[in-house]
Amino acid sequence: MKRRVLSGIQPSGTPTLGNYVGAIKRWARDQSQSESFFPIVNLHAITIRQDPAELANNTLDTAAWLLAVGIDPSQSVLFVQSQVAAHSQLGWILNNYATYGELGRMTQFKDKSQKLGPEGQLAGLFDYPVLMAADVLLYDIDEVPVGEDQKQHVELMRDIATRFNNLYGPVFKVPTPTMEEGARIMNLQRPDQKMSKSDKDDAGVVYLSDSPDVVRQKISRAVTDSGSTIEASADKPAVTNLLTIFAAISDKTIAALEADYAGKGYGAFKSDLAELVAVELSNLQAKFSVISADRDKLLATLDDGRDRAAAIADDKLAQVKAKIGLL
Ligand code: AQP
Repeated sequence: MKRRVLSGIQPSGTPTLGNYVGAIKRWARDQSQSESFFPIVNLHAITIRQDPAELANNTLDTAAWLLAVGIDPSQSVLFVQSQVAAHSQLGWILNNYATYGELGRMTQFKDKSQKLGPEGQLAGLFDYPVLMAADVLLYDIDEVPVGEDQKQHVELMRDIATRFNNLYGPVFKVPTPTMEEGARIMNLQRPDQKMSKSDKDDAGVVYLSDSPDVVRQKISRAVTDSGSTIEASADKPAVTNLLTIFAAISDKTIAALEADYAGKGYGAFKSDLAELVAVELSNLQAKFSVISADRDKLLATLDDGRDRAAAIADDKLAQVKAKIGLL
């Protein structure tokens, strides 16, 4: 039997070059090696206030971007999290198997709540890792590929699953976190910060919908480091980031690119990178336009994904309810 893998994406904006290079491109490449589940996690997105119309649009657009990149709905289960009610239901149940202390130790909550201030410190934001545990435990997932910032959440879901199994007998598969292979792509203006889709209209974020002109502008204005050599190193975070993007899209190694651009200035390097990204995104945008123009087909694809996900999730939820005495 193929291993089950789950990777979610929040519809919190237009996906970025970071989401593409660091996640979606690999999801599409690897989907045939495992049984893959790709929820569009809109219930997670509302832990930060969203505009309702934008959230609905972004949810469908995110599905269309995933399909444009090559997620194959006949092979993988692509669905919208809120359409499978078992996620919310198991999330509530699991709240009773995680403690306030455990959730309080989650560094992502501490970071986000510090940034958002008291108004933004919603109970849902605090509880986010428990819903994430439900997302995964519903499907007997073997592997959850995560970046460093989510590893703690997978450790927590393992603890929740083990605690539940110890109390009631084996119900949940305990998932293994695997490190996402791709490097983090950083903001082109602030290379100490991750490129994020929820940073709207940001000159340092390349969105998948950016036109070739906008891509050229953003890359030509990307900050660089002192000195003019094009090499990846800890004291050159900006150039390292550009090299990482270049390597991921061109399928060349960073070492090969460093050799190609030895003795050449930032100008030639940036303009080659801009062309490469502009062409890559134009190709994706052409596919995205066709997919999103046929809204009925897109909705039917998501309905099918919902049904396939719910068939598994409802069964797991029924087992959980029976174990704990919920009618
Ligand atoms: N900058 C990035 N570089 C590499 N990978 C990235 N991912 C996100 N940003 C980068 C990966 O994309 C997948 C989907 O991410 P997500 O939507 O679940 O949440 P996120 O990590 O919080 O992504 P964003 O774009 O930063 O969203 P917002 O702005 O809403 O917080 C994940 O596999 C993630 O690792």
